[in-house]
Amino acid sequence: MTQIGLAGKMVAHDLRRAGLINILGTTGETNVQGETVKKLDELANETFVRVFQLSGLVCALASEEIEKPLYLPENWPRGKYILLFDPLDGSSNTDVNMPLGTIFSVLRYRGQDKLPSEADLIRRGSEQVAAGYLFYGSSTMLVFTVGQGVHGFTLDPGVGEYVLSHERITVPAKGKQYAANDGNYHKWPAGTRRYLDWLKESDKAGGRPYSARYSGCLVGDVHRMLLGGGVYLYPGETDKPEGKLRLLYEANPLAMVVEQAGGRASTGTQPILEVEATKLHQRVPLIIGSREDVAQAEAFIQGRTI
Ligand code: AHM
Ligand code: MG
Repeated sequence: MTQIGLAGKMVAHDLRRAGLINILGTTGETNVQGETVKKLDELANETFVRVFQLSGLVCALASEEIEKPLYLPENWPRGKYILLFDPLDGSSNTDVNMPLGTIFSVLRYRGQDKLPSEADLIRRGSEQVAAGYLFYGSSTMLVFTVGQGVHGFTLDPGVGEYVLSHERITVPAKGKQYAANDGNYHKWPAGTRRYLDWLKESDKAGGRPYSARYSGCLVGDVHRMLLGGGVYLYPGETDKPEGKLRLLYEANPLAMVVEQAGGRASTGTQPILEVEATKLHQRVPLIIGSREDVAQAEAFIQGRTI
C-alpha cells in the first residue's frame, strides 16, 4: 500500500500541473481496448510500472493500458503478489480538470520458483487479497481493503503523507442518487430502461425520484455511492451485452471494496466477485452501490419488477 500511495502521489503531482507542462491531450495511439490513449494514461501507467518493477513486491503486473502482462525478469527483485490496475480511470476527464482515479487489484501468486503464467492473473474477484483506488478529486484519497473492512486516507499535501480520515467505511443500505450514462438509454434492454424510468418517478414516501450524479469517472461516482449510498450502473447494451468496464481492472477491485463496506456489486444476474474470468481484458456489466438499490436494479433487469 505504501508503494501504491507513492505512485498515487506522483500521479497526483502530474495531474495538478498537467495544464502547464504539455501533458494534456492524446498520444495519437490506440490501446488494446480500442480507445484513444491520453498522454496522462501513458504517464500514469509508466509511473505504476516504474514504482513496482523495482519494489521487490510483485512478480507480474497487468494494466488496462498494456496488451500483455509484464513479468519481472529473472535477476530482478520479485515478490509473491500480482498487481492488476487501471492507471487512469475516467480519462475523458483529463483535459477538463475533472476528477480521475486509479483502480488496483492485488492477487497472491502461490507458485514458488517459476514465474506466473497469464492464466495465474485471470482469476475470480473473490480471490483478491487486497483492492482499492486512488481518487484524484478536490483532495487525493487512497481507499482500500485487505478483506477486513474499508478505510480511506486523505493525502495531506503539507506533509506529503496519507492520513486516516475515513475509518471503517460503511455503505448506507439504500441511497437516493444514481450514476449512469443515460445517453445510452436507447441502447439498453427493456428491463434496464424500466429501472431508469422507475428511479425518475415520484413516489408517495418521498424515496424517489433519485438524483442523477454522473461524472464520467467511475472511481469518483463509486466513491460518492460508498459514502452517501445509491447506485452506479454501466449496464450491458442490447448489441453489446458485456458492457464497457473491465472485470479485472475495474469491476473486481471496486466490487471487493464496496462489498467489504456492506454494499453489493452485480452484473445484473450474478455477483461480480463470482464471475468466471476467462481473459485479461474481459468486459462486464456493472451495477454497484447500496445493497437494496443493487437488488432493485437486478429485479428490473431480470424482469422480476417489484
Ligand atoms: P477509462 O478507464 O478508459 O477511463 O474508462 C472507464 C470510464 C469510467 O470511469 C466511466 O464511468 C466510464 O468509462 C465513462 O464512459 P462513458 O463515457 O461511456 O459514459
Ligand atoms: Mg477505467
